[in-house]
Amino acid sequence: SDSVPEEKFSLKEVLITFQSCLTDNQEIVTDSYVNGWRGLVRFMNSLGSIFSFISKDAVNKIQIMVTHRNGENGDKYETLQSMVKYELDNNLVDLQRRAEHPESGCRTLLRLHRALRWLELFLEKLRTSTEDSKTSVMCTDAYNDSLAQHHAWIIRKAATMAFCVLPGRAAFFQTMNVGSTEQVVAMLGEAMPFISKVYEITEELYKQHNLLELP
Ligand code: 1PZ
Repeated sequence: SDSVPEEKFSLKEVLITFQSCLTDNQEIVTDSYVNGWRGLVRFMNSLGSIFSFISKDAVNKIQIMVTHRNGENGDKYETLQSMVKYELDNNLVDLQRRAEHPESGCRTLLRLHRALRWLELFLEKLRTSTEDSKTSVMCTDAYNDSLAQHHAWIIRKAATMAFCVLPGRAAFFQTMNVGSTEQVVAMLGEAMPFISKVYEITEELYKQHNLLELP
């Protein structure tokens, strides 16, 4: 290929992005959340083209959120809290089935939110894994305990097949570009609380407004 090799980046920077999502009064800043996802997509693309069908959907959802932010009412989308209030107050969310508002911010972000739970579970398994642990098994277990419940059979099948070609633990840690195994484990221990916090607050927000099952 004649493409310029992408500059090396560290997963640490990506995970730390989620720290900057939180405002002082525990609101989640949409732009930072979306930037965190951009980094995750970049990381996923570095794992190989097999994962591109997964990142394509994430990219599509990131783009929907960016379009909302750049729209006429973009300021209403500044935080996830203001987005939920604005879309609900103005009947911009399809609650029963996808109809007039198939790309609401609320339903789009819910998909990323569920995927963040998968990430949280997977990274925690990686952090506590041993040399002989298999990334494909850790990834599949994390998936089955989170996202899989929301996916149709055909998607589950495709995802599970993709997991089988994940690089092994050592190679995967190298791809993270953080350093030795000990440094990866330390980095994950540092960065994961931010991801968990962002997940928790979003989950609570969606639960309060009964939005966790949006079609
Ligand atoms: C490190 C290896 C990456 C494994 C990624 C694990 C997630 C597997 C998800 C498989 C998704 C397949 C493609 C499309 C799915 C969509 O149908 C759903 C529902 O959206 P709708 O159809 O309702 O509009 N999309 C999602 O569930 C969002 C999936 C985002 C995946 C992001 C993965 C996170 C990557 C982090 C990398 C470290």
